[in-house]
Amino acid sequence: MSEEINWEQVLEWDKKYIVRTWNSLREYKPVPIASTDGDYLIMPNGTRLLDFFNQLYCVNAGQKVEFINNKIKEALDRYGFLQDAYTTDYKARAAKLIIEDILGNESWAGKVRFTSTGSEAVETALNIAKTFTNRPLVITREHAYHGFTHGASSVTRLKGSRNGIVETDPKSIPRHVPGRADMIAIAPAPNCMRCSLGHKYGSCHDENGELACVKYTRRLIQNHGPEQVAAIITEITQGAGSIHPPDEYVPQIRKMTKELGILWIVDEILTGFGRTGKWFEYQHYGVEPDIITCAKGISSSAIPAGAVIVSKEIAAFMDQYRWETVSTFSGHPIAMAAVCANLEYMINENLVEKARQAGEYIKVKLEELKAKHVSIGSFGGHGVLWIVEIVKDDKMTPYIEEDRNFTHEADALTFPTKIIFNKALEKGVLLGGAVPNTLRIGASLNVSKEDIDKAMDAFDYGLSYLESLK
Ligand code: 6DF
Repeated sequence: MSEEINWEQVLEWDKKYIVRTWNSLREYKPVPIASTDGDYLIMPNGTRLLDFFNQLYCVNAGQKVEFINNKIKEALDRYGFLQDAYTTDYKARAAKLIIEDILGNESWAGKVRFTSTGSEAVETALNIAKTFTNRPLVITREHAYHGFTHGASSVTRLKGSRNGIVETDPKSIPRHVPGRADMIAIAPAPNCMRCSLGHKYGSCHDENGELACVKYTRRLIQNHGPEQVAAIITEITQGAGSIHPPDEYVPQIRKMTKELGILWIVDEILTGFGRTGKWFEYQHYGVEPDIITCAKGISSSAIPAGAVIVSKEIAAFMDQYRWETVSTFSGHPIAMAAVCANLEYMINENLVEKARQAGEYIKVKLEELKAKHVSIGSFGGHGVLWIVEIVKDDKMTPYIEEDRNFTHEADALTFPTKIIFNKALEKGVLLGGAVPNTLRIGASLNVSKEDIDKAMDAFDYGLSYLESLK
């Protein structure tokens, strides 16, 4: 198939007709991919790249799963398109699989509303939380990423991911989208390696054992008045911002929201559907949310889909009203068929347990690398999502001082993550991170031990080269 494609023509049209992101046109270098397979991308010349980004941490079941593709083909024999006012077996079954089969042994989950993307799921969650509480304010955190749409980007705080445009001069100031719906307040992230409050983990707990960042968040909400605050929205492992919290953070945040009477929205768009070795990351911490947002792994990206899962209490509230909202593609029959197939495949193949086991192995490999390389300052994660802090020395000095407040530079060969990316690429492995000093490791939930070894060898090679530059 790919030999019939004129790839020179493809690259020419791509540059000529598509508004690209992250690089200016002058800097943009298109990367042609002819096909995909499992954890691999295949280039037109046959080169196979092991994708340890798992695209955007969204191909949970792996690329081009035959079972999922066949179910999509079956749906295409039945449907073109039906809008959300109609009911299909696919949409009803997708909701039942999530609420009963996956969350059935938990007391909180009530109902699902489907979307087409994660950003739309966050928009919907913010709408529901503010409607349910009739309050205007949402608490977010430093370095959070919740999406690109107007409301979602108002709670997105990762400096280099707020839809801004930046001159190609590295010292230029980003120009952000003016006039967003900024009814937000910003709490500190649980970023122990680079604590914004100046604490060191282990000495930041108060007399009740509460973390300083949780205490700050509590006081922030008390200062605004809890009666003004609809919710706090949190990722647990921050994906784009690349932060894995200390174990006590999540239970303490949940305890605080209950005490102050505000909702907790957990954004599981990147961490959900098995990525961390549980169906949802909050389940590692013995807590239950009020609302969760999901996308990516809900369909393993075979067809775009997202969802908001609300508590029984919120579902019962919404059921009382005529909710005047609509989205053309909510519950799209082919997308719902992909969700059903993906979830059935994950359940039948026990992919969540496979991710947990892969995580145990990745942890051992990272411990071996940390013993060998001073440039691994710390790492944290579970399943097939790991965050690795890259440092200059045993004093945890960052290579890039701005760290998460950096400004994107297309060919930032000074960023350690970019240097490691380029060396890993020599080994046929895609491995890197969105922020300069922090590598983020991901793969499909059924990644093989051999491919983990291959990726870790490429990481070792990149770290050795980075350390040779000093
Ligand atoms: N919430 C979270 N992640 C997300 C995302 C969204 C919402 C982006 C694409 C990402 C992930 C890793 C590294 C860099 O894109 P979308 O509208 O379907 O979902 C928005 C926690 O991670 C998207 C970027």
